[in-house]
Amino acid sequence: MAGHVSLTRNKEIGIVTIDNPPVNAFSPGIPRSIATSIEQLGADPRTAAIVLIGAGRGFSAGADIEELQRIASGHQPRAMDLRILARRIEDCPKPVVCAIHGVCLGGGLEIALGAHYRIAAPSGSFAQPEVKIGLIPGAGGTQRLPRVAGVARALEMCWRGEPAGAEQALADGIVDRIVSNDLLTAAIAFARETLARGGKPPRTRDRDEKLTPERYDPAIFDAARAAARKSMRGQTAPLRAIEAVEASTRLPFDEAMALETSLFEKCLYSEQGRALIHVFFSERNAAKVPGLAPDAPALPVKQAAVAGAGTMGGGIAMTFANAGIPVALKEATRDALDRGVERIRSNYAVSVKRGRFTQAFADERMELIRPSLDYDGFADADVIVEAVFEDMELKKGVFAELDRVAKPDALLATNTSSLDIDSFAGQTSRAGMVLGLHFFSPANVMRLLEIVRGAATTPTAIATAVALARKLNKVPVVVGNCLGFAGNRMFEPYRLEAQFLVEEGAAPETVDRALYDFGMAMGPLATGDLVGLDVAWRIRRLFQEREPPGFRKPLVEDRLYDLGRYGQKSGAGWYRYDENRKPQPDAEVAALTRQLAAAAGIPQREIAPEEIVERTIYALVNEGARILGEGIAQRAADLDIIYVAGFGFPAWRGGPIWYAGEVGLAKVYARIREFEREHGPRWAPAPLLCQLAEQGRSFSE
Ligand code: 3H9
Repeated sequence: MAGHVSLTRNKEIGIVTIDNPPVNAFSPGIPRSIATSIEQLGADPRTAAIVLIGAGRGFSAGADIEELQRIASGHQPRAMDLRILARRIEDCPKPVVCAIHGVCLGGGLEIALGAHYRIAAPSGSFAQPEVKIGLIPGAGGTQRLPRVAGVARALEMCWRGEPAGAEQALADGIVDRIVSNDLLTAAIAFARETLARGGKPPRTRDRDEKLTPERYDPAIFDAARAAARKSMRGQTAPLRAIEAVEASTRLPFDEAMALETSLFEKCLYSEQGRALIHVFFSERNAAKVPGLAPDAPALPVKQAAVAGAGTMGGGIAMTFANAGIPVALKEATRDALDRGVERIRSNYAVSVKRGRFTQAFADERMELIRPSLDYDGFADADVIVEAVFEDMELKKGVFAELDRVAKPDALLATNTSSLDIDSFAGQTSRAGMVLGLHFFSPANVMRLLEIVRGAATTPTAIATAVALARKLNKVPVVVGNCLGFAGNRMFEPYRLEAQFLVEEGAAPETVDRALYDFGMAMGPLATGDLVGLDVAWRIRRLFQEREPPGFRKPLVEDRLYDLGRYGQKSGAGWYRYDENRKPQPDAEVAALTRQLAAAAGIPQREIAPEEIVERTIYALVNEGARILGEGIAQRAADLDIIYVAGFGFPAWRGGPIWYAGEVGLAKVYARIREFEREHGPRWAPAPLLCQLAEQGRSFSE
């Protein structure tokens, strides 16, 4: 059903209800209907005051982001403006009380700030989250919020985008009262109180008392800019949000609003805005599996078990515990089990120290984890995750055992990062309930969960895994079964190119720097050192077994492996590490590289950051196109989500496939052809890429 706005009455109180499921976004038509209703009630002699309320789950999640996307791409002209709506509400001659439950986000909060009073249910959640989709508040949030919450709080909320609960909103002055009885009844009573008090309804835009210089420290703006440059590196929206809030302290309301509007529009039409909106929708779409009925039965997961208490197994057990799911954790030896439990305990201790969890929360979670040396608790588990050492035979053995101990409809999952799911399914009597749940390290922190579908995996198993992922607060992406699945398979050529660039003359720190500056959380060589060059070596061998002869092979990293330079864990890899694991460029690596390159006849040259980015990122794109062509990924945007949620790719660049579209597929393709001529058959373009580029199409068409 399309959304609508309804107008009802309770005696002298007019009630305007926004009803646009699922989140009462201000889709086309909704703002105009609200404005008309408010105006109608304003002019109606029977009405003395107005309540504005949301139906369903919450008040409003703000502007309709789909509409913003259409406007930004030029497919739709501007619609009824939320800033005009906020002003019309504010100008209403009769008091308007906004009654808020659940989400009150973005434009939702801005409209609420236009009202003369706000009351909230305890469920109220208030935020200006626009920066998370590359925008800033554009309907007065940067001007009205400082007037009600004070400059410092408004600044924080506008540039960070984090939500405040009802209690916090009350303390901040955003709401006038929290009510625990029926919200509408309370709002009507509140409206009557205001009528009894009399007086003109107070307009937020006239309230300047919190803007006076004595009420805030002028240094907060520079401090916020410095913090934003660090925690939201590369992003322009947080800096623009700060600029707009700062304007509230030095410009009259209307002039500051004009500035907010112009900054909002710059964001809306920016590459970053488009990219982050793409990520917002793609993340939600990734959880939708084509061919799976929307109501495909997901089995409930009330108990879990994890086989293997190493770093991954422990992190996975924590993930279950953090979602309130009791989890049995098995190891083969007492020593390994104790070490695993100790690691979990110390991870929780760090979280408590950093203020992420309270001690009580950590204790409760710890209680949910039940360590054992046999399969205690496994028979009751609805899902079992195998997370033992990455060895085919060992894992096969574990699957055969799990099949014996697990209840018949339990989901059996492997956390392998690259091995064949079907080989494990073959060890069981329930191949349909076997799949991959590929968590990324550290499993309790990284948001991505690759769900790997085996040849026999049933829709029920997939639906259960997707529902479970959401319960675990992960971003699920369903992929097919192949070496490395989608994420690691793309990562292999990306890391190889980084190594080749070093062999051609770029220093490791130059390669890493170029990609860090591009926005990656970490450079590819430093990532190798973090994961372990021994692990990278083992994976490389698996890929090399399948390569046709004549493919260029990396030289230096194999030698580093031979020398026992495994990265951070051994104190040296591509870099040398001090006791705080701080990387230092290492002359030994430079000498070794020169020597190996000379012996192999690889000419040395200076390589510009642009080429470093092209060589590595286009390698991701090309392998991504191959994966898409083979049907391993369901849609191009899923690969973007895998890279943003699991590999530290900057969300504001939209993911590798989106980025290729922004550069222009024809240009990327031409460059890949050049690389093929210069560097050989590794760079042969993926058939799908050839096809799209030659037809002038894009991945999303
Ligand atoms: C803004 O307001 C600009 C203004 O300052 C100025 C304008 C001039 N629009 O996340 P979920 C959909 S910018 C359209 O799965 P949850 C979502 O795609 C906006 N659609 O559920 C999904 O659809 P589907 C500022 C929206 O419970 C469905 O709703 N606001 C919007 O985990 C359920 O969403 C924001 O940035 C929207 N605004 O989380 C808020 N919001 O089922 C962004 C949601 O077809 N939204 N949808 O996949 C959120 O943070 C979360 O969605 C929310 C619910 C917390 C609301």
